[in-house]
Amino acid sequence: MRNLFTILSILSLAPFLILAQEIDPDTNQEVASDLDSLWGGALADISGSNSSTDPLPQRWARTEYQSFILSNDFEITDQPIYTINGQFPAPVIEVNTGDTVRVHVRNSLDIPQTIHWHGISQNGTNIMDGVPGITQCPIPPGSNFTYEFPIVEQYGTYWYHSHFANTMADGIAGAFIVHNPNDPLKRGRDYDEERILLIQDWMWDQSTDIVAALKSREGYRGSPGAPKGDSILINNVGQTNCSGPNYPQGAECNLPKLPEIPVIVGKKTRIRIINTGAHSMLRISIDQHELEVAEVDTDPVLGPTIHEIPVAPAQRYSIIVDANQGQAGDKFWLRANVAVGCMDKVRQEAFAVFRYTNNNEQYDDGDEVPDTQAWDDLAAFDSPCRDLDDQYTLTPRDPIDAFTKPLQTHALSSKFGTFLGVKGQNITGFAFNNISFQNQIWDPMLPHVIDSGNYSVENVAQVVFDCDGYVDLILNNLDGGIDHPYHLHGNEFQVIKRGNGNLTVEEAQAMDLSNITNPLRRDTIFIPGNAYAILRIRTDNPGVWALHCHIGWHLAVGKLATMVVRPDDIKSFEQPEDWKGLCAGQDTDEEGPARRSLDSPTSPAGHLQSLREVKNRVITRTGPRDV
Ligand SMILES: [Cu+2]
Repeated sequence: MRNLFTILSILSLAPFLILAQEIDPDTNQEVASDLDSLWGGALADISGSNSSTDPLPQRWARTEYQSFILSNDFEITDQPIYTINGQFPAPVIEVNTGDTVRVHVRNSLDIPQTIHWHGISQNGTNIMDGVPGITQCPIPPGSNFTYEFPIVEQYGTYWYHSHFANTMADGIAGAFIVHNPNDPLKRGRDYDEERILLIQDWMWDQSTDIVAALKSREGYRGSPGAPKGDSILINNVGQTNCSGPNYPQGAECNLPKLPEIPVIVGKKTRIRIINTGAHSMLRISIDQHELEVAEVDTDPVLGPTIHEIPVAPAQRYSIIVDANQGQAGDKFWLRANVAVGCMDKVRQEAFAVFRYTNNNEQYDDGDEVPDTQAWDDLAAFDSPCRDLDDQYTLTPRDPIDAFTKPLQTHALSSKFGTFLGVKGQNITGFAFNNISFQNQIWDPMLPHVIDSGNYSVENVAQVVFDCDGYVDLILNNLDGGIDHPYHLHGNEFQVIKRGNGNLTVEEAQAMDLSNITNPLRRDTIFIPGNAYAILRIRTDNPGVWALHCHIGWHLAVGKLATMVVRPDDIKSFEQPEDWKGLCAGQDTDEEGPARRSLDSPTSPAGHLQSLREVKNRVITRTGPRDV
């Protein structure tokens, strides 16, 4: 018998639409919006149908227009979440290689915001990378900014999210898919259909309050440590145990409709998994179905066929699943389990219905849920907490041997502790090379480098590669018991070596790291506590690139460094007026969001309580449910 859970609706499954403006508001030109006939096929619905079986059309370069309105939609959801165009999940961006993406953002929130395009190289468009305090001033409340950048050569599974503090954890995150006929993964040969699976941990409190609490003397829920999620969401629908310790006082429970992942019986489906969460590595499995690993972040691979796949925050994997276990109408549990072999030592599981259909038709089974059993070899508390490539061979289908030989080597070593701030104050949080990032959001680093070539700012750690060729970057995770997913902006890297302990530049340079055949490439790497990795990078993308932990709570308390590539070439970057104008009239000393000193007398506890009361209003009891 499975445990008896009571399920709490976070949000009902909202209709999900791809947004494509028919008219570009700048030019009044009509814009291609026939997403079903895109180059490579469209997803049409985050979990639903894609009925197009037409031959792929010829390539044409175009501009994909989106209009994002960021808002705090109490009137739609009655919950203090942030939405884009009122949608949760946020809109899918789906384009072709060679397209130019233009997104008009109107910030209707009461806090500044930016949007980052995770995995997009932004080669030549560093100013569009969306990192406040590094590549831009954020968009002030009530203001607009238009992001515009071409997709050059890249394709695969990307995503976008807020980069302001950890407000991506409040809902500003969505899928970003790029098609290309040169993708070695061929629809019609390797798979028939595509789906997107967004997975994430989710907090009942708003991120700005959690971050403020983490920076206060009291901590959040009595701890300076990042919280594990209150719930796990699959395509933005979650379940939680209403009798759990953090369940809001006095709240009632109701039954959400479980998220469904419809697939076509007898066909193979490519599921693009994106972990948009703030803390936990999640392990995805589907009862009775094997998962063929086919893409890592954005790189198609020949990978293992396994029973469950670990996905750290910000990582993406494509798995190919064959619906060959029954007939239309059959249903199986799709499970998202917190990786209890990692630092979250409490079991947490979320469910979706993996549904066989003839042609994506809807089923209504009332309260009847799948009766399938989990694979009996799913990970346990003593299972290794490792990236998939740390356990299996993943071979890029587009082979590139290790770039050789590295002209420069630098190291970034990160740890939790108390560090000296730019104003001589003590700050507690995470640091790279003993500098905890103090985000002077209205005084970003990039304009300084463009104006003067000067990159030696004091509020953020930096490594500088001023050569044209290949380089090695050592990442040391000095935290004994804390695992971190590290993301490098603007650059895919080759995973050259992993190991336990830590490594100096001299030790790395003494190693024989040439002649490595076709190493894995990715943009987000999970490094366990007291371990290191060596990343090899081609310095063909001048810019100021963030490197940070993608546990959003760690990022928000200082865990960000910069990699400056070819500063002399950065000096020729243009600085458009609308981009510079975001900084106008602001206090360049202001740190955002405000960091409270350790002896701050202000407790956020009262505010947290009021937020929970808002959330309680939408919850009604309809009884327990056996899953
Ligand atoms: Cu971290």
